[in-house]
Amino acid sequence: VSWVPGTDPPPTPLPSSSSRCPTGGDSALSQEALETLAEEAGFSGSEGRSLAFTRAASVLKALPGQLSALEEGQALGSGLSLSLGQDVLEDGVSVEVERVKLSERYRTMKLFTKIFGVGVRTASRWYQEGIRTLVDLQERNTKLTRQQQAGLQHYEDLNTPVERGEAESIGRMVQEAVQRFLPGASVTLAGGFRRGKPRGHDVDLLLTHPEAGREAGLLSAVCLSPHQGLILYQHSQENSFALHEGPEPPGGRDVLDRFERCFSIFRLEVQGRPGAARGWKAVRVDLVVAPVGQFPFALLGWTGSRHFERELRRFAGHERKMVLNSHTLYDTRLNLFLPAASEEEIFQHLGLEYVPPTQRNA
Ligand code: DGT
Ligand code: MG
Repeated sequence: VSWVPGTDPPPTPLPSSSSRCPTGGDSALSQEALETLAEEAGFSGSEGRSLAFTRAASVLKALPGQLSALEEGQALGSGLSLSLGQDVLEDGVSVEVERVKLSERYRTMKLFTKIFGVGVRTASRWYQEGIRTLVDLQERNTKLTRQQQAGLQHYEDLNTPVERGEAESIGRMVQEAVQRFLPGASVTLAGGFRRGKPRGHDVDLLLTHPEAGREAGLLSAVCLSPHQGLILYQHSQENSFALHEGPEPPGGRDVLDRFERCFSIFRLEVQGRPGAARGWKAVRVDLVVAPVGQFPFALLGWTGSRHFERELRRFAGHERKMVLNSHTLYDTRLNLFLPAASEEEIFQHLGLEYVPPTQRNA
């Protein structure tokens, strides 16, 4: 079975009695416009609407070439019209997107949620308290977690894209540290870089060892001991996954996994950085340790994209009655875990053709 993320289930065509398309008949609906609307819906706590816009943006990305507004509307489906609402349908999407982009709330929420450690809830609370700028945050002595303090301190660097070369340097640094502590352990670059993206917002690294159990405690070697000067911030979380607890229920908490993990900020030496007074840059690095038996699931889960993962898990649940997460694949009809030694085997269990990382950018 060949499967394209974002098209499951197939989009519902607009009722044929309606000649109106969800773009409101103005200029063509762009992926960027839909992403802005998704973001704005997320800021307002409307997860359902946010997801509808994200899905529509993804469908639009997969559509070939230039389509007429009507064809586009049909492909995007009636769910989108519902999410847009009557006002927007009448005034046009581009008017709405401009309104959103200019609104004080959207701009402030965007500024705050770009601080490492700040989510929608915190940003929204600050907005309600009348805080509008990063200077306001400091001047009012707003209570910040250690993570948010680091995020604010390195705000500019952390919002400057990480280049592939920088991600690879960090991968090598971690590899060296890991090898010293546990020879034979491996470090794999996951996330957007594994999907072939030239730059990203952070570096996602997966650590494992070919002998199960040897990987335990590996993070402390990298995060805590020898590289103190290279790590500007770190927050570790222990492994809390236990296979005997059984699978998470379908549709349950499948976003966060329970691996031993270190959220950190590395200090990366950079030479000849244009305009920079100092020779280093702060970079967000996520280190995740997976036991070898769970490694293919962790690799699949941490390669993303987020949208691809969401759709793949939904497909597994709805079409195959299986629970997929970053630890395991569980068949609820057979009541058993399906082991896999590679990502390819996971796709086989799901009855899907293998989708290579570069095609998971949906
Ligand atoms: P980027 O970093 O913005 O260039 O883009 P990505 O695709 O690397 O996104 P990122 O780093 O947020 O996440 C990489 C993948 O890892 C993404 O598909 C979702 C997954 N991921 C991120 N955080 C978590 C987490 O806490 N738990 C699980 N299971 N997966 C996560
Ligand atoms: Mg990433």
